[in-house]
Amino acid sequence: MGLLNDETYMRLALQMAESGLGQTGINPVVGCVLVKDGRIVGMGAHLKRGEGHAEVLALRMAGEEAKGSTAYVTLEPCSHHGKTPPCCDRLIEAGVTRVVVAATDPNPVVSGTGIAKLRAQGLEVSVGLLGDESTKMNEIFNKFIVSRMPFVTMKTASTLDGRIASKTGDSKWITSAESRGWVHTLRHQHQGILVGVQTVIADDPQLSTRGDVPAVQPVRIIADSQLRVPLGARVLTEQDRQPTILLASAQAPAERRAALEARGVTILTCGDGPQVDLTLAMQQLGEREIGSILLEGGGRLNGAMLERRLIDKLVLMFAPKIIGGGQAAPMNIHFDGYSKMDDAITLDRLRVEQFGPDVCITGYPLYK
Ligand code: AOF
Ligand code: ZN
Repeated sequence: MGLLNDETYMRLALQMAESGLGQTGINPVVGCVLVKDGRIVGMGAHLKRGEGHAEVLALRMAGEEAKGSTAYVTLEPCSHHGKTPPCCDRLIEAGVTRVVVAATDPNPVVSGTGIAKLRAQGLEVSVGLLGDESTKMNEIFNKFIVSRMPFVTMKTASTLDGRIASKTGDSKWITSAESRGWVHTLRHQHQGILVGVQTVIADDPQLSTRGDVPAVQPVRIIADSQLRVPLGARVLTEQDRQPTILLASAQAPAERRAALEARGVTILTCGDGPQVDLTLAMQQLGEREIGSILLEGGGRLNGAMLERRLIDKLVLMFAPKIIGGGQAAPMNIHFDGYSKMDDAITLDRLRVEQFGPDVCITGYPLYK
């Protein structure tokens, strides 16, 4: 704890919120700290959709001491009856007198009404302290709650010349163990992992989180227009801990569809063209309340998703290696491209980090 002021307590609330990343599904991460007469009397974080909101958990801890306290909340307290009753009412009933809110809730059923309700009951409310940090932490929720489309992060791991395998197809390993460890954290933080069927055919990946400690397993999603996935692939045979969803075209052979459904996979039909309609696919995944997806290639699926403006964030990892390989060595992002440099997709809010020897560039695409 640093200086004792509003910011200190809000930072604590933000830290608690952040620890819930990856486990709240389509719900935001939220933290709440209750302070009375210079002492912390309650703390809470929203940890699972359908279970306690941050404020309610903090109030439960504070008990009678909540009366006359200040609440530091990273997101505007809710005013609606969702899976749980409104937090606003609980704060009012408990006798909290001041509420410091980091960011307003973009959920159309809340969006300012929580703050208005608290003020109408005479509570002192201030909004915006460390608001940018709260908003950034909830980038997934903020997109999904207004668009019902999943927030898609594209992650690539390539050589400096953008190759994800050599000309003979060798790809183990391009990036370091440190980078691969970070990928497991990224998987934990998304509800689904998406790859193209060619990646499944080539690598037979598990698409699971395997860090040093257990993590949440995302749903595996395979873009497989013609249902070519091998019946012995691990994404089909190992479905005890995480289900698999296939995105297919209506054109896919009926007998393949039947054989795969018999293995317990869900097949979403996304258009009737030779290739899956990716926009329709994202809409259907959104309808199933998959609010975030980590896209892990291959290059053509990455390119197609980017061209269709379905990518919200890019995490590009580069190993300090150059492998070459002309047309035979696949690229991290492969698409027809634009003629003019002015038409290039540029990345905003760039961050550069290092994992072991590798460089990781994170950014948000600005589409023209
Ligand atoms: C809060 N505190 O800790 C969270 C909030 O279905 P429910 O009842 O879980 O409500 C989900 C909505 O409530 C979610 O979309 C968002 O607007 C808000 N989340 N609000 O006051 C919390 N998790
Ligand atoms: Zn609430």
